Amino acid sequence: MALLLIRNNKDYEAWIDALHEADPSLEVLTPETVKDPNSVTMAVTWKAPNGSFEPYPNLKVIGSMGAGVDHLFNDPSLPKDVTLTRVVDEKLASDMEEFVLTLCLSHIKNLPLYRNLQDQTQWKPTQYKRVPDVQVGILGFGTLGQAVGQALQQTGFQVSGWSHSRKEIEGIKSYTQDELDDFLAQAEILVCLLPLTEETEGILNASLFSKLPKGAYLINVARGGHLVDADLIEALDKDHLSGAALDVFHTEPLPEDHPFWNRKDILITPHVASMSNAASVAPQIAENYRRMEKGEELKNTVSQKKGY
Ligand code: NDP
Ligand code: OXD
Repeated sequence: MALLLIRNNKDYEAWIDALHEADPSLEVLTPETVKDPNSVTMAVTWKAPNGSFEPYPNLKVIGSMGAGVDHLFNDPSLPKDVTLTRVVDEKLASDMEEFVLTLCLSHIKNLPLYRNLQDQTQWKPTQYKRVPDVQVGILGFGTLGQAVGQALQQTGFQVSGWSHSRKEIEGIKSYTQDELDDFLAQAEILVCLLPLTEETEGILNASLFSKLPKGAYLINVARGGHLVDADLIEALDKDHLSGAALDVFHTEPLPEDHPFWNRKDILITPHVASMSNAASVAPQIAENYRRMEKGEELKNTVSQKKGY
């Protein structure tokens, strides 16, 4: 019985080493090294090409190497009778906290503006905002959303979160689905940390932007599919939004001719908010492999029905 790794970039070495470190007895294969497809009972993957699971009839578990699982559901041939898992990891969460906190501070202290003014040799002191006066709304208040929310709150920001189910976190106001408009009305910085599903695709659109306070700032660290690109450009051109920081895009790498590249009010980062660290993540994969073999409940499972 074996664990199969499938990565779009075929970069396997760190993952094989980390999995062997976590459990030296684990047989770890890649599509190139599989001899008997029947021996593969679990696959762990990042953006596997569609159809990648078809050769393996005995797959019981398919895991994402990251927190997001939209790449799994993108494959129409994803088996329906397997258990899906994803990554929940402290390092992934703390890296996301640091990234979003940095973006929020950079925005309220006008650093992107000064970078642009420097290009024009301009000295132009501009009023900045103070942390306790700023309300940050987190769209998608799950594992990462809550970690980010608590880090922002500890720094002194006012924080609220929006999710399917209500959360009880001291000092943070939790809104549920039908309270979206109230949640948006006070979000001076809106952070998207939703999973990409049928329900959330295109949620960052003109209608949503119109419900944010004038001058709001958008941070999308979730998925490019959440954003309607043309609606963002329009909201910026109308000065309804003051700017955006985007880490994720419909097509990655962002195509060279995409209009986002030339905008001074958009900060582009190349999907680096938080990256799965093989050494940190391998133990939970090895543990799930053991649990699968013993017929025990797995950790960090994903609902095929909900899509996250
Ligand atoms: P979780 O599944 O833990 O959290 C998702 C949250 O979104 C939950 O609070 C859930 O509500 C809420 N939610 C889902 N659908 C809806 C909906 N239709 N309406 C309202 N709320 C909804 O995911 P994570 O926090 O671990 O990760 C979030 C995403 O971050 C990932 O899916 C991935 O796309 C992205 N990501 C990006 C990275 C980057 O580097 N840019 C790195 C890692 C992740 P409820 O709690 O009630 O179920
Ligand atoms: C993830 C990501 O989902 O890196 O983990 O985007």
